Amino acid sequence: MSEALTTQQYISQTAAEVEAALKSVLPANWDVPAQLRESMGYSVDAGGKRLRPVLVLAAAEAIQRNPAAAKAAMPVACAIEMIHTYSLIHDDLPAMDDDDYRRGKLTNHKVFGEAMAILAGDALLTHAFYSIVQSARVNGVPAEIALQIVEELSVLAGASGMVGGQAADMLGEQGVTSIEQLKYIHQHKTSDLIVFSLRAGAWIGGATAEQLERVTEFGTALGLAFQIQDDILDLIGDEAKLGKKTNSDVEQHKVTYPFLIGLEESQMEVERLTDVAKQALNQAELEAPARLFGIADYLMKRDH
Ligand code: GRG
Repeated sequence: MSEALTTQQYISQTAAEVEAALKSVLPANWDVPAQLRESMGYSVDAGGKRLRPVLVLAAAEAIQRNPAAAKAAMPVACAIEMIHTYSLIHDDLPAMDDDDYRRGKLTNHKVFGEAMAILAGDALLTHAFYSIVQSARVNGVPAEIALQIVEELSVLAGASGMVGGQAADMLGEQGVTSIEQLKYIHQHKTSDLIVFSLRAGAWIGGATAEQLERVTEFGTALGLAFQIQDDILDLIGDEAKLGKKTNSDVEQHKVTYPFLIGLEESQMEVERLTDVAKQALNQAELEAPARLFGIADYLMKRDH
């Protein structure tokens, strides 16, 4: 992809490529119950930012300035978007956050009913692993690397990763009083999928062990900055944002960085963490890191 693109153009162009690939990973003529297919497609097509798949592809290309690596990584990029989408469908259920709207549209269970929303989430989670296997079977990713990626996704999206973070969040609900507790929740609920995305891309791009280590540090700091920025945006959310997501978090006085340390301190923390992330990326000595640096800056300044 041309280096002349701005970060924003790169993200929208890559997101469009991901959307096209998701259509072939979840084909309209797939021989599964129509309601299930529609329910899965409804949330996958609901207009997310596609940040995680973009990170997979950007990391793959950054390792050796090799667009072919990014191409090979596409099924893994689709896999992480399917995992992310399943987590949002389940998070919106009455048993969890009980939200009626996400991204300005009715939530999955409001359209398809709770049982089908649960099944759509289950199916997306399962299909993600199928898609990773296809990266080896069809796209030429070495089987050993695909195996490594399956292992890392099982950990980072599972009980010791995103699901664990969600459980800790649920159990803590009003009882979270320290930044350390909050950091634990954010690390697992949010950063783990971001770390996974970067590491998976880096594996496919052929990163060294040292580079993987630095990329992990980059993702951990970036993920935390992303979550704090999300909380800041929620707090200062304009009308459009309130239409996109319910304001139940604000109504419930959810414990967040801005709640614990204030808005200004939180904004400074986003900047500090972005610097930490960029330092780690610098140390990774990647062949073509410009896109990843650009994404880090873009996320810090994002307004949605
Ligand atoms: C239900 C197992 C399970 C996990 C749920 C993702 C999640 C964990 C909960 C959703 C609520 C939340 C604020 C999670 C933190 C991660 C986060 C900021 C998600 C939103 O990601 P974006 O902004 O979403 O990338 P889009 O809509 O752009 O895809």
